[in-house]
Amino acid sequence: MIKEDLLKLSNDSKKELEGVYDIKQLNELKIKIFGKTGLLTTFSKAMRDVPVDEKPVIGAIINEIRKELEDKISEKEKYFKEKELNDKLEKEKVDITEPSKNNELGAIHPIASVTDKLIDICVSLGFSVVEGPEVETDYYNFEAMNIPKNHPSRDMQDTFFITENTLLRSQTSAVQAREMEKRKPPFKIICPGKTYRNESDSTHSPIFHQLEGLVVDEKISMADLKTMLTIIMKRLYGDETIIRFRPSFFPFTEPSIEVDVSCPNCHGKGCSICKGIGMLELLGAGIVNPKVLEISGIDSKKYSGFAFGFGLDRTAMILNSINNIKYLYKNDIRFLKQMQ
Ligand code: FA5
Repeated sequence: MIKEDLLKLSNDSKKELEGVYDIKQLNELKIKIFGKTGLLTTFSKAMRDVPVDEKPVIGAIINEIRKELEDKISEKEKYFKEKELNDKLEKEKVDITEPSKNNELGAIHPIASVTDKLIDICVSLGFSVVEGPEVETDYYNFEAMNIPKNHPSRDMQDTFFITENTLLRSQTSAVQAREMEKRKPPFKIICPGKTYRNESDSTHSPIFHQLEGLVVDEKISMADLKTMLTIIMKRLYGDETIIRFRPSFFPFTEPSIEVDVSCPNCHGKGCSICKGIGMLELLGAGIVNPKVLEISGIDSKKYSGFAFGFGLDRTAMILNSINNIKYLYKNDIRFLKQMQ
């Protein structure tokens, strides 16, 4: 009787093993057969009730069935493990011949692009690039630039003060005094960077960018300044650009000028970009006021200098026919794409 039961267990288990389709089911079947209360274990336990003379035969049958089932199970186990590995390899396969996805390329921001262009032009003309702090002292931003405390010319720049003597620099001219204190003439420097003023409309932003230029040497004259600016502007806007110098006022330069260029959109005819004037104001400049040289310890009898201050946002707007400065700060991808 026990023999038949063992044979039935062997056949049923083999059939069940054939239907197993994953490792989880296989483990469940293993427990069902070989577990503590498993089918074959139960038979092994029942051996103690088998008559002594039958014990060797029944024991041998149990061992044979155990061996056969264990072999079949480990074969299946091997098959499932290989299958799992193959499935994983197939899923993770990289087809290196497949064309790559179209990744969107970024564009250089118009302000960064114009800054780079101007730096390249100035460096090719012998200028060195310097930097200064954006959080500046009242001294370097104003006093060393011949703008004493309470002087009415401070009204020209609506400044963000942090404390009585600390502010967000309103002009890169602040770097002039820092460099003049450090250097011995002759020298030619430019300083690009962020500047801040409390103003906001279509051509003014509270954060904007300037590029300051300063040359100090013996016998520097207005002719040198005009020549230098003409070369820079023509390289930036093209040879056919018309340049106009107008008298102006800055406390740190004497005489002072403002410089206009013919509108690159209409070439002087008048359009919406230049508001019908045909020319666009671009920068302030002048011969460094001897007082400014003296404040920074430079002998104004021996040396003279010229300085200029480009508005980089304005320059970028003119080069790209942008009619509102706000577009430069919105980071709208549609706008930036047009600048490519
Ligand atoms: C100055 O800031 C002088 N430091 C320039 C200078 C340097 C003169 C060296 C002489 C010698 P002004 O305030 O005009 O000057 O500003 C220079 C340029 O900065 C302007 O022509 C304009 O293009 C730009 N600018 C000024 N304020 C703003 C603003 N709020 N937003 C955007 N651009 C501005």
